[in-house]
Amino acid sequence: MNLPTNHKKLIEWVNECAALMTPDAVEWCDGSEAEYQRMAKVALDSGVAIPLKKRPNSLLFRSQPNDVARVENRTYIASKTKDDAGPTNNWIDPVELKTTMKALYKGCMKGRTLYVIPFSMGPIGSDISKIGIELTDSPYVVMNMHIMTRVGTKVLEALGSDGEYIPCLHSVGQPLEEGESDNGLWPCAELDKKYIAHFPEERLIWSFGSGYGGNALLGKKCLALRIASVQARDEGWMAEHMLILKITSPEGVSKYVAAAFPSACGKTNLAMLVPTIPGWKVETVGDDIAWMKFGSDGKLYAINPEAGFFGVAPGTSMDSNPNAMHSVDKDTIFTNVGLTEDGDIWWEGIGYPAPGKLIDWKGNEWEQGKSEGTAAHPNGRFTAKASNCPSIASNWEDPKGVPIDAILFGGRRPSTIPLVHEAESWEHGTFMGSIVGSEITAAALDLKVGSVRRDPMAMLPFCGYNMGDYFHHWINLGQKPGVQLPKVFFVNWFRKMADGRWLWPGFGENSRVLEYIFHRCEGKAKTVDTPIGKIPAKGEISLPKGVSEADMDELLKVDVEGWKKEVADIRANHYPKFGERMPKELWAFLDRLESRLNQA
Ligand code: GTP
Ligand code: SPV
Ligand code: MN
Repeated sequence: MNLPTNHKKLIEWVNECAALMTPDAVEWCDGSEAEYQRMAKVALDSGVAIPLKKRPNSLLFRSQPNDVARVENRTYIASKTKDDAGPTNNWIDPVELKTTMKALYKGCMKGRTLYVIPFSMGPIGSDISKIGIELTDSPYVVMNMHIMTRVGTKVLEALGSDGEYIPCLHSVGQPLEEGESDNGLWPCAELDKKYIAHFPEERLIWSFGSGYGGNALLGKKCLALRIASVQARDEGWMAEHMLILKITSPEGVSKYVAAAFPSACGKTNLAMLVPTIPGWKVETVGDDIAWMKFGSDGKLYAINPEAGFFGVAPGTSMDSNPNAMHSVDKDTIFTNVGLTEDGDIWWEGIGYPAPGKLIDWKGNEWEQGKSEGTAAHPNGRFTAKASNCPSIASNWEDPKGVPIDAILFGGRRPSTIPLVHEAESWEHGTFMGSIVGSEITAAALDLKVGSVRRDPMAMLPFCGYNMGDYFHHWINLGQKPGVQLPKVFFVNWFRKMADGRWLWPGFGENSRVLEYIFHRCEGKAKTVDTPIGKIPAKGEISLPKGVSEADMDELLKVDVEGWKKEVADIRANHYPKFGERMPKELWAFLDRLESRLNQA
């Protein structure tokens, strides 16, 4: 066979995997449009994909109910020692895990094709970019990787005959018998056979049994966060769960903001925001992941390693996020949303009532107001090209990245945490990031939606090593000589009133907070020092329609009693988990916060 590469190690690895998993055929992906259409046809012929008459070049997929999101309790960091994975990651000895998984991989691709996907995270050839090779038996994965990463022959050319790549092995874990087809059912394995495994010292990813999102599109959470965070630690840079946006003032001055919010807590929406304040402009650089390195000028430069958006569908409307709505006008893969009779998609919060009878994400007839459950799964998603997004920044693919002026942390907190407060220093900002808490969302299958958990820097499910060491890494970076550190803020769009209504309108109105942050980066807006950090002085943030002075006071007040509970929880349940690995600098910030609150 004529192979598109002469990379010996790669060819050997593909051969070894094929011998273990016994696919009917092996195909090397070239990333072409023809290949995408061929995969679409395979998915349509097996009945797993449904064409959408109303959206050019777009398909709908429905997964199995046990395969609708990341599975955190089946995700492993198999470092050599348990201590290196740390208290917040699942660990299995790597030798044992490989034995278990090899038994599962044996013969697992029978009746299917093994696709070899060469992909680049970041622009091909840039020295920040990383090459991965994903082996998969899922045409859905091939199509999604086409949109989410840069796939194809150019990547193999960049790799040459001995370049470095991250091997990413994936199977849906459902071999087919002779003559058997998926017959309209999304293939995957039972929950207790799913494994999303990382071998950080080897820079190796093995995934089995799930076809969904971050479990299966291995460039995203597995490579660009879990493995890349380990590389970043070793090489002195940052791999973070952050959006990147460009904001331009009426005077024409641009700044760049990166923001870490936990899964389904508003990154895509903030990255594509349409400001409600006149004269301001926001453009999108990335919506989920940022790789950041200090430049020779001392500034922190960020790139978005992805090429598309795997966005939460429910709640996305022309009102809340018109840029996302236009991104999915065509060339889009929809997963687990409702289907209309005339061949379009529909989901809860799309901004108009369901047009007649639908088919819900489980494949059943569904009528609004009559049927049980929702038409779309709460973690139903769209996969759309960044290049189809009207707000994409012209320099979003600049290989040197964009200079970050401010970093935001946030989460879903109905009480206590104010709309915005600011760190006094990088170390104080690191402290703020380390104590992020958020209500759990539907982005993980196995967790209880709604309860608050600590999710430091929004990286809890995505840090490939001990988070105590990760906190040290943040502190160490801030001590590099000559660096110009971004300002750090903590935001919360999710405050609720006693009756459950939002206290803050969010979405486009968040531009008022971005304007304030922009002014802070210019040393302009006035602040008040409080026990928790700097709060905007009265009048520095303009009031959106429907938000009264009294609401704003509530949004910006320091809830001393609430914060005391916060400190007590961190002291008892969060920091002690990391034992000796917890930086003493962060304990000192916690002590200082407590004594300041006691004096307030
Ligand atoms: P992941 O892709 O899982 O990382 O999610 P994300 O952080 O990109 O979250 P996304 O922007 O997709 O938002 C998730 C949900 O939160 C959607 O249903 C949004 O409608 C909702 N949301 C986003 N921003 C706001 C906001 O400012 N206020 C309110 N109330 N809801 C918001
Ligand atoms: C997240 O859960 O943070 C996501 C979705 O962005 S997934 O790609 O499935 O991880
Ligand atoms: Mn995410």
